[in-house]
Amino acid sequence: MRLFHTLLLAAAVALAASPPRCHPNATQVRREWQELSPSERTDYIDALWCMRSRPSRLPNHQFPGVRDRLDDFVTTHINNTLRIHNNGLLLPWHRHFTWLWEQALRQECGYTGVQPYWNWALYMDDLWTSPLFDNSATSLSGNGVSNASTAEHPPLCPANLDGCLPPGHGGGCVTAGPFANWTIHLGPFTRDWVKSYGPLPPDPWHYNPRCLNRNFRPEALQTLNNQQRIDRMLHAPDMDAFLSVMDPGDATRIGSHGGGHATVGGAMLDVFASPHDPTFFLHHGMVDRVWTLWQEADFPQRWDALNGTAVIYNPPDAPWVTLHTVMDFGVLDSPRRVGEVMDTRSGRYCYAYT
Ligand SMILES: [Cu+2]
Repeated sequence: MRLFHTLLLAAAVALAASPPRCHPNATQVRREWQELSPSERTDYIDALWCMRSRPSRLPNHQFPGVRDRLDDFVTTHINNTLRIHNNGLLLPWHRHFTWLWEQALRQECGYTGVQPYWNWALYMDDLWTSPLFDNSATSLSGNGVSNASTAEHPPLCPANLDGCLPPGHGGGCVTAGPFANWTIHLGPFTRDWVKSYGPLPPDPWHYNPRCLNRNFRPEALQTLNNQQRIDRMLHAPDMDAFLSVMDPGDATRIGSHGGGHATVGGAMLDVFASPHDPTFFLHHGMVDRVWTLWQEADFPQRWDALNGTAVIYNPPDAPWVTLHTVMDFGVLDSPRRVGEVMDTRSGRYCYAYT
């Protein structure tokens, strides 16, 4: 009888330590873009376009630039930008944001696949000719047309690299492939609005329709997103070490998270409005994948590992992130506690990665 009680107690402690997990058979497995068949890729592309045909849930008189369902996601990201980057909320907030996107594709656009990801390490030598960016009907379109005046901007000279990354190889509009006519509506926002820590620029929701622009910088991917860096994250002893590679908590360094944004460039490098670019959710799928694989390697010790504050670049007076920190998702969802998003296989979630 005493043994039975001990076992019951042990079971209760185990339950409290980490949440009950969904059944392996029910787990949805997110795959790399190249692992999808051509028809699975076009299903995803069609679902993205479908989101452009669905109405926004924000009032147009308050948000004149918000025209469709994608813009609801862009707006939610803009509103939260100064709380969710280069700090302790990068991973939890973007995990839920990406999951909400996947759910919207499924529930509002009849998508039956899973959210794909972009495994950076597979694209070191052939960004242009890869199945993700080769401008074919089963790609996410390729580079923007070359534009010497915009290809150099912004200059990227992070303190953790020797010197600056070379200018990009594009800078202009995406004019070929499935996203040739993917008009974007909000922003652009400059980095100065990050440094100011202030409110959003005046009139942040004005309607500014323009082309999707890109400025490929393969050197950013080769330097910041190579397999050695992915391995450093996977073998990180703690979340502090993990984040120092993924997304350092200061303004002078750039990590793999910033590296993916810098590789695509253009709209994808707009820290506020980057969800405009169809690659955003594949990049964040990979960010979430590396975190998930790291958690799964020692789940009892790592499922609740957090490090950093709830303000960009972790200023000294900012509140530390805990499992109880509440995250905002605007019109997309109710506010969620960090503790609700720490496990991809419990609560609302039931997914894993190849
Ligand atoms: Cu973000």
